Amino acid sequence: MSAKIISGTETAKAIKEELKKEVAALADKVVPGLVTILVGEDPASQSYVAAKNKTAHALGIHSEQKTLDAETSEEDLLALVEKYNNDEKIHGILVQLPLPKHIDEAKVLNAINPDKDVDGFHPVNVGRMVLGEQCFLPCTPHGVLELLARSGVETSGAEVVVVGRSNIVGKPVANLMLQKREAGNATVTLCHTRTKDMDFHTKRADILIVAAGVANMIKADQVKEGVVVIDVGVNRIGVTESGKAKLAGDVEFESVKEKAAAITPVPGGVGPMTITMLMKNTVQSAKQFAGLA
Ligand code: L34
Repeated sequence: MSAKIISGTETAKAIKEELKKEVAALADKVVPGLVTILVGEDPASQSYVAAKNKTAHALGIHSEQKTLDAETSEEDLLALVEKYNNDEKIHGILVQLPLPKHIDEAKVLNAINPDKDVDGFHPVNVGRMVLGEQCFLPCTPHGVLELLARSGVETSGAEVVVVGRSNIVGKPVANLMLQKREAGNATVTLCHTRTKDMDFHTKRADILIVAAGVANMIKADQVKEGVVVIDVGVNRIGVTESGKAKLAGDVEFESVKEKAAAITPVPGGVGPMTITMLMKNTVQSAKQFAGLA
């Protein structure tokens, strides 16, 4: 058996078509506005931020890209965030992570107006998410849920195993999937670096979500026949002949796809969904500011 490939690129395309229509229909009332702030020159971050701005532009969303050098002080970054908190054209503020070591990440995320926090990283939005209240959902977990829902994967009652406990992916995706919601109602196990017997857990997963940041960490002998695999990892493992980054997921795709019922590829899996959910949140924010939601 070879797995069905769950294409994030295709699913994202469908959602972007919907958003494009929505943005066009809003045009005489509000133009959604996004600002991305990148500190430093990390090549992966540069590529993600560029993709976010390009996608925004394609959907008719106003987008501004702010790039600050790696030595920028925390104070200057906070001042910039404050400027955009007060900018009426901007409905979404994204500070790309990770930030340089000398900047306190939590302090910066706290400074973003929760109503413009389209990443869903502000403690107010995290709290609302955990309580199941209306909020901006974090983009990667939201993308994973949309991918499952739109691929017709039944999550209710499923054994979901998440590998990785980051604030950006592991913790929120585990939390969302246990909630009474679409793509939720699962029985969730969250594994991490101190998990005693990782294989015991991964082998009983109906749905395995891997966000560990370790290239090709999950092999075929660690999953059961018929599992649905969502690979969140985007690891740069070299350079292709054309000079582009060579990417690998956290799952050994070639072997695991022979056992799985369905699997997401890297690239073209969760990554494009992350970007698309950011657009969805930005449109949502604009509607809220315009009193239309
Ligand atoms: N503030 N920081 C903030 N918000 C985020 O939501 C992110 N993240 C993560 C890193 N830091 C962040 C992203 O945007 C990871 N991430 C992200 C976004 C997009 C892609 C990967 C990670 C993506 O589009 N990946 C492509 C490959 C792109 C490439 O060539 O590098 C894919 O098909 O997987």
